[in-house]
Amino acid sequence: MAQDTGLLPHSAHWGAFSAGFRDGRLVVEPHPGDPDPNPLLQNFPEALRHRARIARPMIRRGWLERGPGPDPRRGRDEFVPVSWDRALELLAGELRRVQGEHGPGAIFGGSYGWSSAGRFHHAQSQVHRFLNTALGGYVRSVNSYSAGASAVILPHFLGPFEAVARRNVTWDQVAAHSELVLAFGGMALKNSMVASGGVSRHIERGAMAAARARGCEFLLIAPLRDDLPEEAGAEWLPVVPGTDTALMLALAHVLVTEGLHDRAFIDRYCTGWDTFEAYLLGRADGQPKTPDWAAPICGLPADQIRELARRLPGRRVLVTVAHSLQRAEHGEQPIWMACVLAAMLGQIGLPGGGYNYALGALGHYGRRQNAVSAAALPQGRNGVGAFIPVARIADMLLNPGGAFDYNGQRLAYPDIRLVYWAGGNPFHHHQDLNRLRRAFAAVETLVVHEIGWTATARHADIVLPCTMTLEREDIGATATDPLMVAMHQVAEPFAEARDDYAIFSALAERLGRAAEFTEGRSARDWLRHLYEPTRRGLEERGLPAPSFEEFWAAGSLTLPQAEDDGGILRDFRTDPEAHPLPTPSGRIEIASATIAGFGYPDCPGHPAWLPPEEVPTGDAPLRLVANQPATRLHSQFDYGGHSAGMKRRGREVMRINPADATPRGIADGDVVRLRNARGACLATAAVSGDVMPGVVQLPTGAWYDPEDPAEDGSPCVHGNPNVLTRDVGTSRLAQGCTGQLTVVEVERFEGNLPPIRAYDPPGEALAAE
Ligand SMILES: Nc1nc2c(c(=O)[nH]1)N[C@H]1C(S)=C(S)[C@@H](COP(=O)(O)OP(=O)(O)OC[C@H]3O[C@@H](n4cnc5c(=O)[nH]c(N)nc54)[C@H](O)[C@@H]3O)O[C@H]1N2
Ligand SMILES: Nc1nc2c(c(=O)[nH]1)N[C@H]1C(S)=C(S)[C@@H](COP(=O)(O)OP(=O)(O)OC[C@H]3O[C@@H](n4cnc5c(=O)[nH]c(N)nc54)[C@H](O)[C@@H]3O)O[C@H]1N2
Ligand SMILES: [Mo]
Repeated sequence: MAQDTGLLPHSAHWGAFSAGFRDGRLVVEPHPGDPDPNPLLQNFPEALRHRARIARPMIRRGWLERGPGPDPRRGRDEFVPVSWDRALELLAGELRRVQGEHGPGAIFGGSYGWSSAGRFHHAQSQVHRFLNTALGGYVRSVNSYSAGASAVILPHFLGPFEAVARRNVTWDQVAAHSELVLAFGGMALKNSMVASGGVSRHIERGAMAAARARGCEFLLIAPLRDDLPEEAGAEWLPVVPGTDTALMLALAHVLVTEGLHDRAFIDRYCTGWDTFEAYLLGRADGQPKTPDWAAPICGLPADQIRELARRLPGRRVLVTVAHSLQRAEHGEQPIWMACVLAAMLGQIGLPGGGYNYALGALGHYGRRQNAVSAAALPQGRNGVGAFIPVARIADMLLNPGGAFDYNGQRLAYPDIRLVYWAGGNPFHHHQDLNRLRRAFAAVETLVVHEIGWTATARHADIVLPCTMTLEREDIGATATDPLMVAMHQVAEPFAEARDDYAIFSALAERLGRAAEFTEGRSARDWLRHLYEPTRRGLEERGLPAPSFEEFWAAGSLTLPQAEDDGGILRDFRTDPEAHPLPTPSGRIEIASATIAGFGYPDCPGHPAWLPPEEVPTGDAPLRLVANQPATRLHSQFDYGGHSAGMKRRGREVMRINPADATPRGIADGDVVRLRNARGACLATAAVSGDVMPGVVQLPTGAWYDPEDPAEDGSPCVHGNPNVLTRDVGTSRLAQGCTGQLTVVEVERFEGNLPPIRAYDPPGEALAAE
């Protein structure tokens, strides 16, 4: 297929597009209907045949020679290339051994990660289905790195994550109705450029521009000026990261003491106000949460907080909170408190008003739902009950049998022997990577399916090369975008790479479970099978319902969408007796008896300001914001043209305010070293007034590249901030990821610059056989 082709339809988390070869080069063109196409699509051409691709099955030498077992050489060892037959035979034998000796409860198959966008070749669905059908199950992980704290706390006080984050205020409502948007953490366009499953239209920029043209004001409460786009014309209130709860409490205090809060709304729709008010006004703890109290915590002057509070009542105000606020110590609190603030303003459930969690964090939020859905690959039944909150992986591997708290339960970490990963990169997503290395050293076997030599693949014992999305056909669909895409195969598989489905089918065959896993279907048969419910749904509505062959030939299908009805919050507002919220009281819980009953000191029964354990110190005086990268999705195609082109001196860019750069002798373009008690990394400094003083920003996603892989705690020379972040949960309630924030010192790097080796395939040993 390297010869010239026409452009074929395809889709990615970066949007719908078409791709093909012109003059032997891969060309990627965004969907013609997309008003604001995503530059991340341009990571594809370089990525397709990059040297970082994995060419054939590989086994870690130590594992091959000495067999399974804990081994500190993971991540340092050479690899031995083997044939597919040999790799599959060894892996099937090892799966049989672990399952036979310890049961499926010794296999961790959480396999967290974003993988790629198609409905069928979705790696997590594939690995889960395989472990369920062929081995009887696996230990799973619950919740996400995205919304670890909010997924647990939202249902306690308001409703399910899906209903609150995804079926709430839409961008159309913002454009038409909002008068003031109070955006905690902002709604950066770089983030909404990404949508799980891919969207055909990126609408956020246009919606903010339309709202502003109508007179809507945007207030940006965030450490970075570009957390809202220029089109929003926002006023920037730089808040000290991790302190929003204190600021929100002070706003609430002004509203109450000046009689500006909506008592009627609170009485009719909420519960727990008195408990909260006693805390707010200081009757409960002797500390009124006044603007003067909050100012030194959050870094905004008390007068500005008072003035801000007085601007809020009497208009259509929308309070939004980014995911990022809860990816931090006590991350549950700002999520809850923002809803209390919105309740006090009485706008919840009105078009363009109230509370929306994570609007703008991803492109598939804030949109109408499709009226006809697309199917997902069935995963089968998991015979293992044990689970972990997703970000507790290193704790689990380092403390088998150890106890932990989670959402009112006291649970124990399972004893894991084998870890199976497909479609995720823990060396991207997890915190304290030096600790993660020790955790992975403790398992008996680590299996990874990957496109490229990520650090996770380098730490594995068995590495199986898989195709990337352009090398196979699939169906692209998102529940909130009408375009269903017939994703055609654009390129031949790289070297010996195989589809995850083909790999699992062959393994299932060796384990005598082929029929259970494949149900006798080829990949194309599965696409036809997964398409059928959509076709039937259209037919039932009396709409044109093309056959699979017609859909495939047309390249896409436009699905009907439901009305923009405001979801459960609108219904609740309209008639709270007929449509109670799915909380214990049926109302908005300003205080929660359930949470209070858990007795967690780090998550009390109402929103509260809990000072973080980690604060700037003499050794680490700056706060680091380790946020989502603008130039790629997480670590995916870090070596792609767009991502690599935005690096400087080959390294990830760290932004620093001139007030912090000057005293450190750091000039724009200097290579710097960020360090704290957990580790160190290099990055290239960009000196910029768009980041507030006292804060530096280094996005995630540069591939982990230890200077000396054989040395414990060796610095990452490429700029992966997760060598610096802390591996602790948000609280006992949710145990969510806290990777967004940490504290560091930054200094100019002197000396010889170490080379970047992150994309070079690891050393190969001669085949042992
Ligand atoms: N410090 C800090 N850390 C964070 C965050 C933060 O804010 N700060 N954010 C967190 C968040 S919100 C998230 S969601 C996570 C994201 O963490 P991940 O989802 O783990 O990151 P990705 O880089 O998307 O990893 C996906 C991997 O799947 C591979 N892949 C793609 N397609 C396929 C396929 O078809 N088959 C197989 N087998 N593999 C495939 C890609 O090559 C890539 O390595 O990171 C978290 N980590
Ligand atoms: N381009 C791109 N887009 C993405 C992703 C990607 O990797 N690349 N990842 C996607 C995924 S999986 C997710 S979950 C979402 C994540 O959505 P978010 O977690 O919301 O995204 P971030 O960019 O990490 O954070 C948004 C902004 O919050 C600000 N912030 C950080 N801490 C605080 C704080 O304590 N208070 C306040 N007020 N602001 C703070 C930072 O300045 C940061 O730029 O993004 C999605 N979109
Ligand atoms: Mo995420």
